[in-house]
Amino acid sequence: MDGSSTKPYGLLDKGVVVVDSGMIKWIGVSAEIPRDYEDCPVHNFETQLVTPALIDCHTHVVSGGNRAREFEMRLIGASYEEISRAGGGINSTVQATRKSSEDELLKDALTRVDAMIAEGVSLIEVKSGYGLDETTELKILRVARLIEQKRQIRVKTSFLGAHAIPPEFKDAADAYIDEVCIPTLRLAHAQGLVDCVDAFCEGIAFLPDQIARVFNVAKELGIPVKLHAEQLSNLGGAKLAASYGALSADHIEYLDEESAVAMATSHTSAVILPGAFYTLRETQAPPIETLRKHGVNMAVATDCNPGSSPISSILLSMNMACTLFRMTPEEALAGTTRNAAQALGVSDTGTLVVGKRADIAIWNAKHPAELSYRIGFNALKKRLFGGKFV
Ligand code: DI6
Ligand code: FE
Repeated sequence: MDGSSTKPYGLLDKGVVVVDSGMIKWIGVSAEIPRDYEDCPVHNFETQLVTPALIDCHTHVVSGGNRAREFEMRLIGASYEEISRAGGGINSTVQATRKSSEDELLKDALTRVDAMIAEGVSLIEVKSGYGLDETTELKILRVARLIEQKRQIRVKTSFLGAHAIPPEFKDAADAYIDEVCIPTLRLAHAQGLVDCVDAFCEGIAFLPDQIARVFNVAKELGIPVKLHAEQLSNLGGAKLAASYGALSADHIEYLDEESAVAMATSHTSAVILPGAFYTLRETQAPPIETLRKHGVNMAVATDCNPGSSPISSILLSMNMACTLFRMTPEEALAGTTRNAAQALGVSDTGTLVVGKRADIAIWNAKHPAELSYRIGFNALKKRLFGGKFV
């Protein structure tokens, strides 16, 4: 697939990618390969599909424990919001994460990261947000950075201090924001641990004016923002995010058209998370047609987390985006490559274009629609990470 081709998927028949020093040096059809490259070592994948390596632009892979018990509770009738209000939900993962050592968190996170890598993922975003105190938020972000040293994958971190109100600040969300969340953000930034600032805008989490206080600090520090918005209700989170020029608004099942226009205007991407919708058995799908109509950049991600989306498969997420939300397989693939890079504010990967990193996936497939079409099948044959087979 060639990022500059105008065909569906940018597909190129009999394509050749020339890779040198970790970068894409040339891309085109074999008949037109320039003389200079004729003697390069050749890997022939015959008729197999070659795409940019995949990108998972919304994950919470660093977390302690698991919530299989809550899965059981939901199956006998408890709702996600009821469990959360009763002290379970995000806060039960917070307790487990606070108790876990850095080594334990890393070991656990790598099991999920390995599943992602196995499906051709070469760049992930990783959020904090299961610490909700200074020590643990910093611990999570350090673990997120360590992932890059332990595996052939790149990581972008998001500080998600405004994810939930911790038990010690029950009914004191404002105090939590001012006394813990914002000072921790400043500290984490000073330690070079923060690439982006995220928050959860919802009745069970934080309100727009509380999030605005966090975003104001992000702006002062020159850090881009993004937001979990309009997942379970519409509190105007996407509009707030757009007003800060956010990289993305994520979930957005309850997004209205005016907010979609605001997102288009501020070039805020929509990150579509079908794993959470599926797990919580939500019924309101994100307004894909409205997003299309206004030209909002759409990405697709796993939202890999122990509560609402215990899924580490980007390929299954693509399938769900198509089957549950009627996205096209072409949109799903763009959503985990080019558009996911844009949602992360990363410009050196996500397309097969000269000058980009050679992060490439080679598939046991002939047509790109196959990646979204199969369920529970990993078609990855090989992966190039920074120009090297891994
Ligand atoms: N929305 C989500 O889907 C996750 N966080 C968020 O703000 C849920 C996290 C969890 O349930 O542990
Ligand atoms: Fe999330």
